[in-house]
Parts: sequence; C-alpha cells; structure tokens
Amino acid sequence: MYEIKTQAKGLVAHGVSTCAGCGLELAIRKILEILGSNTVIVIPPGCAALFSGFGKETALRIPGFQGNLENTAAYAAGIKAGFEVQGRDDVTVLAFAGDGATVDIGIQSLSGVLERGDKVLYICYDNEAYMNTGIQGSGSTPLMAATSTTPAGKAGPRKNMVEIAAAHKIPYAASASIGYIDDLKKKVTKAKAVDGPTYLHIHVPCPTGWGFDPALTIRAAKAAVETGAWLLYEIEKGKKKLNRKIDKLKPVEEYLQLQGRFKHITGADIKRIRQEIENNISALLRSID
Ligand SMILES: Cc1ncc(C[n+]2csc(CCOP(=O)(O)OP(=O)(O)O)c2C)c(N)n1
Ligand code: SF4
Ligand SMILES: [Mg+2]
Repeated sequence: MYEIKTQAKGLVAHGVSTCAGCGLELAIRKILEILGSNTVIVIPPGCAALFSGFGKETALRIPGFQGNLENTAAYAAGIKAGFEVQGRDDVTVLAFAGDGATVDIGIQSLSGVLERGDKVLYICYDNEAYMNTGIQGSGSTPLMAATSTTPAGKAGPRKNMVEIAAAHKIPYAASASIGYIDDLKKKVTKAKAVDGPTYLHIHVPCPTGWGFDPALTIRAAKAAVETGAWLLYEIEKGKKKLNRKIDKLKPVEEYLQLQGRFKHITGADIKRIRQEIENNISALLRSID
C-alpha cells in the first residue's frame, strides 16, 4: 500500500508558487482531498508542474511523474498497467493536464487511452490558454478572447473536449468548475469508483491570463456558469445529465466584463458570443433524452 504517513493537512503543501487567486490551485487541492494518498499523479509541463516541482522538491505528498505535453495519458496508462501486473488494483492513477496538453498536443495519446479502456482518471484543468509559456491561445480558448497569439480575439469557437472524450464510449465523462466545489467533489468521487477510463474537464479561471482581480476567481467561475459560457453536465454510461439548470441565464456581459481579455470586444462580438452560447445549449439539450 502507498500509505503516506504525514501530520500535515492535505496532500498539497502550502506556499506553492502559483499566482495569487489561481483557480488551478484550488482544483488540485480539492481533487486530492477526494482521491486520497493512494494516488499516483502524472503532470505534463504547464502551470500544474508548479506542483510536481523542480529538482528534488515537490509540493505534493503523493508519488508523481512529470511527463510531456504529448503523452500524459499514455504515461498514466503505463503506470496503471505496471500496477495491474503486480496485482494492485487499489491505486488511482491520475493524469492531470492543462487544456493545451489535453485538447491540442496530447489529444492523440488521450484518444488511444480512452479507446483501449485503460483505467485511468484523466482530468483537464482548463484555464483556456497555454498560460505557463505566455498566454498563447489553445483549442480551448473561447471565441473572441485575447491571448498573446490572438491579440484581436480568437476568431473561432473552442473545442468541446467532454463530447470528444464521451464519443469514445467511456463509462464516465463530465464538465465541472471550481465555482461549484460540491459538484466537482461528487464527480471526482464518481470517477474514482468507475472501472474504466474516466474524463473530467474543469473550468479554472486564471487571474493572470484572463486579466481580473485575484480576489474574483470564484466570482468569475460562477459567472461563467450563470451566463451559460460554461455548462455543467455529466455523461454516465452514455446517459447525459445536466447538473445545473440553464433556464434563467444572466446576460453574458456579466461574465465578459470581469475580464481584461474581452475588453476589446464590440457589440457585434458580444452578439456572436451570445449566439455561440445558444448553439452550445441547444446542442446539449437536444442530446439529453
Ligand atoms: C511539445 C511541446 N510544445 C511546447 C512546449 C512548451 N510548453 C511548456 S508548458 C506549455 C503550456 C501548456 O499549456 P496548458 O497545457 O494549457 O497548461 P497551462 O500552462 O495553461 O497550465 C508549453 C507550450 C512543450 N513543453 N512541449
Ligand atoms: S498563470 Fe494562471 S493558471 Fe498559471 S499559476 Fe498563474 S493563475 Fe494559475
Ligand atoms: Mg492552459
């Protein structure tokens, strides 16, 4: 057993070097509270690597491995296979990767793992850009958001990785948000218990990359859901379920105005964003029986 004896509270040390108000930090603390010490984590380069550490130092009190952007899922599957060969089915192997590492650079390796049915829990923390290397736009950057590679705003919509993962017919896939911690914890608990590959995609506002006051991280996360810019749902054995009603949405401006990355947008851009939200909601509702 990987029983780690520690008097310290939680599996993530205090004083990690994420920015003030980092949504990712809250996510990893809460996820590891649920998964517990019998977990092995694989983290690719990105802001989460601030937790796997540098040199001989780590902020995590669980065993971990830092892989590459291309192959986080494959590393996790290999580690899981190693445990299986030893007759050990008690260890959760968690792949914990950013949006760039997931929806762009590592998507091929993730797809292979999901198709083969490898029993890993893959969690994408989505701060909607390649933050660690200077806020470059990713496949998960939303429409019209300014990044260092999309200074006039991203021209097209984002990918929906929950749907892409679910299309592999895995037993459990869900979206989540750090603005809704109870919902997030329930989903991590469910994913941990599933016998098969599971995928969670967590919206984690990033004050540095999105341009908002670090005190407003939770406000930003909640505003995304309240305006329909981020939708909370899960797909369990093919059955899709909304985790928050989307009948009384607030105007999307309440979300956009919080953030510097949308400060350049025009009235026509807002219309396009609204349309995109409506399209996403109709597609989601159509796919629920
Ligand atoms: C193949 C490859 N391309 C580029 C890099 C450089 N790089 C390191 S971290 C990073 C950003 C990753 O973005 P994301 O996965 O969204 O994580 P975040 O930094 O936002 O937490 C990049 C591009 C790399 N390590 N490997
Ligand atoms: S850049 Fe964003 S995601 Fe990265 S450590 Fe800072 S706040 Fe967190
Ligand atoms: Mg990112």
